[in-house]
Amino acid sequence: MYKLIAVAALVASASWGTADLAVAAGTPAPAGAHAYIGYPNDGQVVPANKPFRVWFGLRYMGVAPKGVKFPNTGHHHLLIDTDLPPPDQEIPSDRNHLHFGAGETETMLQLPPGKHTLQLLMGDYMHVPHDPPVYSKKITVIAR
Ligand SMILES: [Cu+2]
Repeated sequence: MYKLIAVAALVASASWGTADLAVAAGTPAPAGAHAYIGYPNDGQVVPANKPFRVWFGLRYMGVAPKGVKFPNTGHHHLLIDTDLPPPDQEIPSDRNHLHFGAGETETMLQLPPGKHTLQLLMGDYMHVPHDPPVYSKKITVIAR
């Protein structure tokens, strides 16, 4: 049912977007929108198996909870030890793709020892990346 709603909305959004239905446009991202991880820093050592704070930064775009359709907004997703998912699909929800659907702009994260990557990706009210996608640089942290 959820998938059917997503398809219906994509078709609806395409009707006011480009005329080419084969390329259904996602929720448009505002010009200059930009996500970044405010903390930790790239290459930083973080405590292993102990919660540490991760700050989500966002410029020229707002945060809205999931399910709230409002222009120029979205919610944060933290990608852990993974690459960016397909830009035209709902962002997966698993231990490598954390959703912050309440509009959170920070979290406490706990990682096992070793090297890990962190990256932010914005998703629209239906957890689909914007067009163009708004994501941060992928950083590496060392948990020890
Ligand atoms: Cu989401």
